[in-house]
Order: sequence, then C-alpha cells, then structure tokens
Amino acid sequence: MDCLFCKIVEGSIPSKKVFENENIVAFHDIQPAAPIHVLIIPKEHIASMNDVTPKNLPIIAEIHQVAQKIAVDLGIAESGYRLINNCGRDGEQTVHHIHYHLLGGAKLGALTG
Ligand code: IU
Repeated sequence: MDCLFCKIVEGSIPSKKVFENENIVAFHDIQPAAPIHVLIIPKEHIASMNDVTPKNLPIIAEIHQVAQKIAVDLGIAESGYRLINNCGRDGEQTVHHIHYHLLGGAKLGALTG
C-alpha cells in the first residue's frame, strides 16, 4: 500500500519517534505547528475517523493513554495541550492514515472554523 505513514511504521521512511509499542507509533511532525507537535498513529492502516469500527476502538482508546504518557514525557502535561484528529476534505486531512496531532509547549490560539 502506498501510504506514507505505513512506511514510517515499517521504518522505510525515517521519523523522529518519541514512542512505539506493538500497536502505536508517535513521532515529531516534520512541519511543527507548535513548539511540541507529535503525531500519534496506529500501526494498523485505518484511513480516517470515518473508518474506525468497534474492532478498532481499543487502539483508539490506547492512543489517548499514549498521548497522556507523551505529554508527561515531554513536560506539557501540567501546562496543557491539544489532541486533534482531522478527518476528510473539510477537516483538511492530507495523509489518509488516521493520526492524532498532539500540540503543546505554548499557549495555543483559539480554535477557528
Ligand atoms: P493532516 O491532519 O492530514 O493535515 O496532517 C498531516 C500531518 O503530517 C501534517 O502536519 C504534516 O506536517 C505531517 N507530515 C509529516 O510529519 N511527515 C511527512 O512526511 C508528511 C506529512 I508528507
């Protein structure tokens, strides 16, 4: 499958990983939108939020636990952060392997629509 994030999971495209276990990989975004900008992805290819099924829910839940851990490890748990999923065209999803943006390290601007 020609999926950039599957290649990052396999290691054929390099990334700066901050976390990895049997289900999940997290790595620094190449174009950070905040001082800390990490992408958290399941190793399994799920194209978008629209494709999450009951079978996938344990991994989606685990992504939240991983986000907590990374926030602690990177020192932003107390100051706060955002966990964002972009879905589809209007959500400006550009990579079609579900991913969660963990953003922090500065006071973030208001969400705009
Ligand atoms: P989006 O939610 O699909 O818009 O986010 C995709 C993100 O993937 C975006 O922030 C990119 O900077 C990031 N990214 C990356 O980290 N490495 C890459 O090789 C590519 C995109 I292409």
